[in-house]
Amino acid sequence: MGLKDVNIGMAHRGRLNVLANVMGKSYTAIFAEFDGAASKPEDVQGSGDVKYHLGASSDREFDGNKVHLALNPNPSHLEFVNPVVTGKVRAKQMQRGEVESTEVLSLLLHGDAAFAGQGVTAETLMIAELPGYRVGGTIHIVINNQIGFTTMPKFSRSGPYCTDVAKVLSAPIFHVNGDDPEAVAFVSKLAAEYRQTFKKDVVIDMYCYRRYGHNEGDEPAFTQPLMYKKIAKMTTVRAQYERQLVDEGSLSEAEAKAIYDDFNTLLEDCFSKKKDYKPDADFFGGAWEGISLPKGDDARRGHTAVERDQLDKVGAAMTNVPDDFAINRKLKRVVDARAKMIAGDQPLDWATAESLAYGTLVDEGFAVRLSGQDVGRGTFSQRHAIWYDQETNDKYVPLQHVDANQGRFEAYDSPLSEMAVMGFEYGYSLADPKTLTLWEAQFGDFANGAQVMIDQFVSSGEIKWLRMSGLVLLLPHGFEGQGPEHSSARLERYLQLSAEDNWQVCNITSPANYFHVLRRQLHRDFRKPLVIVTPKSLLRHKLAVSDVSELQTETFHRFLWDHDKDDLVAPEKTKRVVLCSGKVYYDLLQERRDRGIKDVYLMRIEQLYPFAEKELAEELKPFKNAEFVWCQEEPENQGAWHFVDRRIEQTLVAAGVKNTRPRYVGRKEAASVATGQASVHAQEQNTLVNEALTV
Ligand SMILES: Cc1ncc(C[n+]2csc(CCOP(=O)(O)OP(=O)(O)O)c2C)c(N)n1
Ligand SMILES: [Mg+2]
Repeated sequence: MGLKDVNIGMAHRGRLNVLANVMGKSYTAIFAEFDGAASKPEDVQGSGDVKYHLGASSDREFDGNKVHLALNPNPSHLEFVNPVVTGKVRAKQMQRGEVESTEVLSLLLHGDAAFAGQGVTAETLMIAELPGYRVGGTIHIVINNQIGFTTMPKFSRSGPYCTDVAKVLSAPIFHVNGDDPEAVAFVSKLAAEYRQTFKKDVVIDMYCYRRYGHNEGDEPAFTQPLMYKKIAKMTTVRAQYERQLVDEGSLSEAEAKAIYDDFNTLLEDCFSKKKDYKPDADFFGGAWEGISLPKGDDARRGHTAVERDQLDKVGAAMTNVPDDFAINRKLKRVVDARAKMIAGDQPLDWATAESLAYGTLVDEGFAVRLSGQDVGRGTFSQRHAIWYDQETNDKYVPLQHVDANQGRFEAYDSPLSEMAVMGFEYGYSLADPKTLTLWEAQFGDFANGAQVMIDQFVSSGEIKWLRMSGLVLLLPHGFEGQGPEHSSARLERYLQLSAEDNWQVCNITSPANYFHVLRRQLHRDFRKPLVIVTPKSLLRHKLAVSDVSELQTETFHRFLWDHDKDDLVAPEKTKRVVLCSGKVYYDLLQERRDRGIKDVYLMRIEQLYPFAEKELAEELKPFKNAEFVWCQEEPENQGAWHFVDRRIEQTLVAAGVKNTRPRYVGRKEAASVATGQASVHAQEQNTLVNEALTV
């Protein structure tokens, strides 16, 4: 039925079976891995994963049709691989220019307890039919062994069936007896035909039982003594089906025995070869051709500057209002201002720089895919990637009109989910290194609804599974008196997860730097996830602007110098250097100007990880006699302090300056992120700014 590529996501149960009998992984490899052999060649880096989590891929032929099969690696966290697989499938469908979605399939296998219990199941089902996330239907197979570890169904779910959650889609759900192989095969075929015909999700609920404990060594009678007495008396599916085939005359006893014996001989044979087994890695195949591991420092910048001509071209597309389009009056003012910014008649703001980054990338043939809640307009009415005709409600997407041969630009307002949507975008980024894939949080703190994706996939996927991702997470952040929520993107969490060059964590304060860091994601020959805590009030701050020429002349800077550096005292006379990151810089700058202070230098760290210690030491060397302060607006137990503390100290030692111990200035330790009272917030902010500059 046209299928060419099957992408499988599954848990532990039946995995070896799937690896061997579906993926065609050799029994020799499986035996060798059980013996402790590595799953990857010795010269391939990475900390690896347990064998039940590793992926596999192969090409197989069915009835003369070649089909590519890929089993996605997954963490222990059950069901979380679901949106990752569907995101990957979507990317592959886009690469094939598929409209009908019949060539690439997502096939998800579930346990009964996990399918019913994990919220990510519901989230993945819920996005299945949405325009930005549909993949033409997923085939779900629930291995319903009527137990979850030691827990019985009546404690596992409210409702009669473990598959009830799929009813939100009105998806067909086939309940089938796992003891009847022909019924299972029949239903599977029906499900496949349904998916290929109607391009919608379909569910198979295969009723069966678990013969032993949760694993082979577990004692099931501790908790289900009666059930396991019955199970022990059950004839296995294989023996039962053999009996049926012999009874109906399809197979003779001798033939059945021969099949059994031949298979045992094969296993013995594979087992005896396990010592000679050598793994190989398939790191950079297919769409990843041309991508490699990162080399030295210089290559990391990428070439991100653009020519004036290109800015004019993209700017024209961004600001052109089609004749027959009734634009919103307020939006018209925004668009006119953008035209002035791009012409250089007005300072460039954050959202315009972002739009130019996307526009230049698609102009160069890359694609851009942005998703998250309300990303089209932008949470703060700053982006306006999608315009709506005020008479007809029709959409107009300016960045889809840059060039006749441009790459795709897509912005999707996502449903109100963090987990499935971030997982989907992560999956998308795994399959397509030529698309700048971005997920944006409404406010940065909501990203913790996707914490499993961040911990188990985005931060550690490359080192565990040798799979690169260039996913960008945009996390609005900044202490602006909005209370315990909406203030903090929890920068500290991302910094704690930073190690082994796994990703990049930035807190960027200038539109030009934002432009370059986004373009850098694709203008390099390797991929790393990028976490950016992004501004809220700085979107419209009169100091947080760039000159459009910086897009032509600069690159991404990991540090940014003081705006007033030419008006300050010489470095050796500088009394204090305040190191900081993010919005607080502008509070400090404004206050220092107001007070006419000249002997305090402000240095911004724009990229916190990888922390460029050597380069920072060069920058700080001239401040021989200064004292050093780290200033942040987050409470002391949060923000970047614990991460930068000893790194700054090492940097100062390397710089050979007199004072090597940075002092902390910021809010004191707090259980909650921020106060709910605006007046208290303002007072705290004044205190920390004052202290950073003078105390
Ligand atoms: C998110 C998550 N929570 C808890 C666990 C621990 N755990 C591993 S297997 C299992 C039971 C799974 O039951 P079911 O989904 O029915 O699959 P089965 O093992 O019965 O095939 C549990 C609770 C886990 N792996 N993932
Ligand atoms: Mg189960």
